[in-house]
Amino acid sequence: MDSGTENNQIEEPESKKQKLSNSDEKTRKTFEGAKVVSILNNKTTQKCLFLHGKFEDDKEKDAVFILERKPFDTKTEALQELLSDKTKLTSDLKNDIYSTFSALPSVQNDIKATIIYPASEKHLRKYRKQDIFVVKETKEDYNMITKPYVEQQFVDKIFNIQWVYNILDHKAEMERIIFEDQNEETGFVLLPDMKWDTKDADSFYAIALPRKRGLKSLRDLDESHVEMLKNMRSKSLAVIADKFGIKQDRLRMYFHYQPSFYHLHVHINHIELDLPGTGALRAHLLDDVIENLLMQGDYYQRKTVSMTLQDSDKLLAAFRAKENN
Ligand code: M7G
Repeated sequence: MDSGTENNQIEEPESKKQKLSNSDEKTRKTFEGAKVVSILNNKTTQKCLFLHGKFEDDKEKDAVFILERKPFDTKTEALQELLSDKTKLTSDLKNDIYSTFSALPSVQNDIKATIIYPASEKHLRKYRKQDIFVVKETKEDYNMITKPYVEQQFVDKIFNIQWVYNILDHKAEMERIIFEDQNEETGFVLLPDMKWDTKDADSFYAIALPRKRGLKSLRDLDESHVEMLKNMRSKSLAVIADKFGIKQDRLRMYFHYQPSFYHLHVHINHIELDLPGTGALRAHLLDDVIENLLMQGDYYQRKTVSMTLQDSDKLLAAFRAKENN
């Protein structure tokens, strides 16, 4: 996911469903019963299509389907099979030494599919193409606008991070855990991000979730969390080098601000991945965060943070309402 648009807080499906862990859901074998309602976004450069859909058996509920072309399998045998008589070519253009084709390979044409079901209006909004705006959040803005907004969304059960607690409590994705440190203060769980199919180390994408609860975002971090952050950094790097052969100078480790989910988490992904959400207006490098906290313990309680918010984001409306007062 999020190849998607940025900065929308996500409401999980309604309460009954929320109690289920991922593993309680029957795993689908096909898209049987799925119907396309509309295209939410078509990111042609990222080869990623976001669809609003339904399933025939319950037309009341919405679904989001994310279909994404996978990177090529670059193992020599796979490449050789691609460049073989098994791949059917239809000529598009021929000019001197140049020819282009539409090529239909026998292999390598599977796509990554993500289903969010039932999807809430917030999910549909998150993936629908829309304009984004730059907002400069001062410490006063954070305390008077963002913090109360985020807290109210939790009270109203609009934000839901049950999926995070399912992971921390071993109720979901347990078999996917790459590494776990059980310490309640400095410990964390490292596991593949939902966006990574775990097949190809060049597309490595994991998240590190602190065991400590109540840390919503970067804004909650102070010098007392440096030990936890350093622990997450050093142990994640060691285990990723060991299990996946990826060294630290090939990895990017960062927080999002604003995040979509308000349980602090570090994104860790391969530096060659061209990802949305790694730009100056959203990504805050873990190394920089640690260094800033060491220089000034209350750095993130004081700093003005620039960020982007989507047109339909209620937080943006709250900022605009303040501007107009
Ligand atoms: P974020 O910065 O809060 O939001 O990151 P973003 O989705 O806008 O980037 C949350 C990260 O958690 C994303 O990279 C998601 O792909 C990932 N993620 C979200 N969910 C619901 C799950 C999940 O259920 N399991 C796993 N493993 N990753 C998830």
